[in-house]
Amino acid sequence: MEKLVVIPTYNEKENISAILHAIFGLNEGFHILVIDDASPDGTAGLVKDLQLKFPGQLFLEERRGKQGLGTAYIHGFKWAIANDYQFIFEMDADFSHDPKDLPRLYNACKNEGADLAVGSRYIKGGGFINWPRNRILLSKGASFYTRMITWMPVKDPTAGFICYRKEVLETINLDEIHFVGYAFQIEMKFAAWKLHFKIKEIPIMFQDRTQGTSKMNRGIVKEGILGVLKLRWYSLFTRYRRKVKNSDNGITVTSQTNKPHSEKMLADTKS
Ligand SMILES: Nc1nc2c(ncn2[C@@H]2O[C@H](COP(=O)(O)OP(=O)(O)O)[C@@H](O)[C@H]2O)c(=O)[nH]1
Ligand SMILES: [Mg+2]
Repeated sequence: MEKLVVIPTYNEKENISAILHAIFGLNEGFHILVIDDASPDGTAGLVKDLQLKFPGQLFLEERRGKQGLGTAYIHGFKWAIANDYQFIFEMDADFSHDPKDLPRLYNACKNEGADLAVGSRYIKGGGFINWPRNRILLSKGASFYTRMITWMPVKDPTAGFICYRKEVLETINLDEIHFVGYAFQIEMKFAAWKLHFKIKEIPIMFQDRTQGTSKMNRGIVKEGILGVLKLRWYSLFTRYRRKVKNSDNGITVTSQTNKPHSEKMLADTKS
């Protein structure tokens, strides 16, 4: 198993079919795992229909209700590790991230020595298309604030278009990552940096969604502001590194849904 794109969804019925077709249409061997939080608009049903068209390449995990982007990714990362994928991607369902950039992120990790490749809006060649001014300001503010407080050498710390080498996700203790929004994206990079993984930024153009609605809210911004301070505080006392490092590479999968394949892999990793 080589490449898995993890896509969290909440009410993405307008986008989901098109984004899945766009990724499979690259013909680059990407598999996709959708993590749907019981979207009332029936997003999961559309994925199930498409599983018949893409057997063995398209997977779905359904959770009981809206639990936030961060926990959806953690769930997906554990699934990816249990199923032995080597390169694991984070990507939104709404076309803000261009599927054509996936191979560039992959290449950075596979061939250019990166442990974590971040699709970045704030390096030369990167930027925005049609994103509202207030969102750009918020994003730039968050980026500046995060870098001032943490000194983390990442220009786009809230970016959510990422390729991880499996080892990064195995080394981070995923049960110690608790943030759910912007702060989740910041903490994943912060943890990888503190654990001395090599982070490389790859320029991307980020587009505003044209279909469906954003799930961004004030709680996510508040979590980001306080979350960055918390990270900095913990990391002052070196205990942060110990906290986020997996001591035994033990992996637990907490899904209630049918997952014979991952259970088999889990059994293999435990034996
Ligand atoms: N599973 C799951 N996905 C979510 C949740 N919140 C947002 N998403 C998905 O995360 C991605 C990014 O969310 P979006 O609303 O576009 O945030 P924005 O780009 O910051 O405005 C999209 O694919 C959403 O459907 C959630 O609580 N659970
Ligand atoms: Mg979006």
